[in-house]
Amino acid sequence: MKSHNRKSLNLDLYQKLYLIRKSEEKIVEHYFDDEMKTPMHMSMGSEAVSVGVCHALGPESQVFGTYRSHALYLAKTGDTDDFFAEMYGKETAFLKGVGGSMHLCAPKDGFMGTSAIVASAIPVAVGAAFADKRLNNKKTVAVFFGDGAIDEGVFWESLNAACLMYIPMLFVCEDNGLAVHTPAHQRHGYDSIAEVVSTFHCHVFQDKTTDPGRIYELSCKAMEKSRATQQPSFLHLKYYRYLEHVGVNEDFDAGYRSKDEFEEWLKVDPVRLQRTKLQELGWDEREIRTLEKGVEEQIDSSLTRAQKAPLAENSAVYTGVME
Ligand SMILES: Cc1ncc(C[n+]2csc(CCOP(=O)(O)OP(=O)(O)O)c2C)c(N)n1
Ligand SMILES: [Mg+2]
Repeated sequence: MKSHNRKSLNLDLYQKLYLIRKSEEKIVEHYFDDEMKTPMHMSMGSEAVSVGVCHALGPESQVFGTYRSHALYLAKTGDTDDFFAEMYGKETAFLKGVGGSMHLCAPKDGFMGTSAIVASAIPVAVGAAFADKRLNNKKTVAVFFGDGAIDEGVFWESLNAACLMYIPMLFVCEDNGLAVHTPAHQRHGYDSIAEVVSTFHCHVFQDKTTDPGRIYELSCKAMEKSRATQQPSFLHLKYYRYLEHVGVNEDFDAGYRSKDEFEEWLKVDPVRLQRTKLQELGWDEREIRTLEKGVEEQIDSSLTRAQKAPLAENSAVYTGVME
């Protein structure tokens, strides 16, 4: 890659990482005002996965996610107006605040939807990818899910169907090693997810990195392989969840994990590492601060608009519901 391209790619990746981290920091700052009535499953720690994969996917792609999808939404759409309006339950949001943090949705940007039922978006994503294949519209579908989704039969059925039907989509497992508070070794009768998945007719890629550039390159390779063979790819990517399972607090006193482990991962915090990389690539401090200030202004403006916007009418909960 030419060094100019590398410089601008890394700036774009940093812009998204910073957008996600600062948006979530605003949520933490305001959550106890008790105006955001939605439960929060925070992405903090996982930003590099969403940013790296979405950058490879590009704007025409379609993604599906889980109740923990702040990072995915912001990486895919770059929007903060709808995002904060949805958090505040306001009628200006795409779903009029009925969805909240767990059901973000922006189909116009290819962010097809998320669900709070573990693994439930996976078969829907396979269906969407099958439709795209039939339409030959060159869209790529990626479905993001946690390691807990691997414990659900529907994950294996969906993977099996995608292999049999030659569907060139991405399965992205964001593995934080936990389903709520239960570690993988208490849930899995096997050692390696990637090893079991690699017995299927698909391409398996794995990494334990907080570098979005590395995840971007891995995702590009996965997409190339999938397009060339019409087989799905499975990306197994490790990360560390910084905050509690649900809520905006740290929970190192809960007894199921240690702060030492967190401190190890903090040394490779994706946002800080990427900022350092920009400096190494020759971006000067003034240019980086200009980008950061632009992001901060975008977030502040969206937050203020969301706070001032009217709440949706109660009847909003009955619209768009299948009877
Ligand atoms: C089908 C189903 N079973 C159980 C639950 C309860 N539940 C909510 S989150 C969760 C853990 C999921 O872990 P993982 O998929 O790894 O996601 P993470 O929270 O780690 O991002 C469970 C079991 C649920 N929402 N849906
Ligand atoms: Mg998990």
